[in-house]
Amino acid sequence: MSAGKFEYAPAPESRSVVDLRSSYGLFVGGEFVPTADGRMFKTVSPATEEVLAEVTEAGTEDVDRAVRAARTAFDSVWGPMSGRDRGKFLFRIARLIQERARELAVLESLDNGKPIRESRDVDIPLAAAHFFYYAGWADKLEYAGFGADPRPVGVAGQVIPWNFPLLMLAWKIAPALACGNTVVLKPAETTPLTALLFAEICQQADLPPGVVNIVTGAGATGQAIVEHEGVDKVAFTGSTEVGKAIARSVAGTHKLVTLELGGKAANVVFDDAPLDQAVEGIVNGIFFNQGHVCCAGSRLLVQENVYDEVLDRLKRRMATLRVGDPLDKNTDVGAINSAEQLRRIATLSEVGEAEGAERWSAPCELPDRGYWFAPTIFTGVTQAHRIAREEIFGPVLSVLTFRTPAEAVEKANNTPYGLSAGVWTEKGSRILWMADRLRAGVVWANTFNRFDPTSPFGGYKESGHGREGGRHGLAAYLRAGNPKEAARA
Ligand code: TAP
Repeated sequence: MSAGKFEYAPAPESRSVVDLRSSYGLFVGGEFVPTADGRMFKTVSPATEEVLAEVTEAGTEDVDRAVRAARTAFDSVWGPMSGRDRGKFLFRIARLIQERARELAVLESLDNGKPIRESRDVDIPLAAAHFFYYAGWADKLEYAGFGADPRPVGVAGQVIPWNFPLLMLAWKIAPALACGNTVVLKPAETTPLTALLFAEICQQADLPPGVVNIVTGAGATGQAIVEHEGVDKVAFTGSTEVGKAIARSVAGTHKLVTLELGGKAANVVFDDAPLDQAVEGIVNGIFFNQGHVCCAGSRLLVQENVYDEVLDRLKRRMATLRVGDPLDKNTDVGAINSAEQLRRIATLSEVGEAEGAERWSAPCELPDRGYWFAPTIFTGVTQAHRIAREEIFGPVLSVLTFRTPAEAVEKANNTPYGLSAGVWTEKGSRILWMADRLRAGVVWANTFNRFDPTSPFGGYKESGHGREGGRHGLAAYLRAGNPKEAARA
């Protein structure tokens, strides 16, 4: 046994459950079709750099074809269909995700680099749960508080990032379909494979052709969707920079838009917190999914009188994290999603050192091939440091201190973002006092990174606008039948 770390025999999940094709077309009008005007690109496993498959880079003509297929399906089948019947399709999709959960989990870990424990226990079950949850709403929309006769918006153009590929797809597609819209969705360039497997699930569920269209590609494909005249609603999850460009491009058009953007969440630990639990929460807050989490607790605020103790326990806990093969069931921290993201994490970490913060990384051996970054913390961080202000989107934690609750609130809110926050304390009254003052869409108390389809999620300030999840998540996909009632909802 090495220092603090038990030795386990490798426990790799088998890849044989996944049937990878060598190349994938676009999913348009219920079929996989070749590109009309695009090219092909490769998707790799970030853990090994192995090429997994060739995927189509959709051009503007392909996007146009997908939007037209979505429009036809909306006008002829999906829009007119009763909510009860739409719900049946969503329940069917949810059950198929459950039936094919192992296949989806392995494919997600291969393409994204995240540990199989997370894709198996978090991403895929939550994706199924979103379809189950919104299936239940499909025939109850008139009771959702958006007017007596809420109508679908039409064709939704949806663009998602690479950090939770299937889960972000579910956040987008499940409420859109439940409300009677049809969709054209673009997964991220580096993680297209589970969206393409989802397309097969749509076929298996006998979903009418054109209700769901999946077009793969890079930023230009996303832009073509956003700018297409036939799109009625744009739903985007990704960086604040691209979100701002999208807001500019849809301004003055008929399109509705929701934006789920970046974050720099504070995780606030008071001196009366149960410290072992808080340390678990800190680790989960920043090292879950390699820190590729928009709501990651990337700024730790520790009350000064417990700072030494928290740091000591945190380092000891970090030394036990297992970094490596995403398909090994013992792995805690997997691969960084791409060479580009690894460069960004490394660059910002160098900036942290250059600005005078002290860097400490968990002792671990990183594999030779692939993209890897050891779990890292920076101490001696001030609010002016770039690593305290900018989203690193990796396994890097900036540690700051505070003395009073008021100072904790001021520091926590001192950010252009406002997606999430965490509070660790024994006192219920303090949790409520903090939650009232923290400018964040979600405030977790004595826990972190908890997600549930019934709970709305979204940002303040530059973290975006609109909510996904829960009853609130329906609002983005409905036009009110009665505007006065909608305003009251
Ligand atoms: P982005 O670079 O913004 O990419 C997001 C998606 O937009 C990708 O599919 C991307 O395609 C596409 N895209 C790029 N340029 C575009 C353009 N000009 N027009 C339309 N689409 C375009 O973000 P990312 O690096 O993949 O994801 C990380 C960011 O997402 C972080 O900032 C994170 O905080 C945020 N995020 C937020 C949330 C929520 S719920 N708020 C959840 C997850 C992630 P390519 O893949 O080809 O670049």
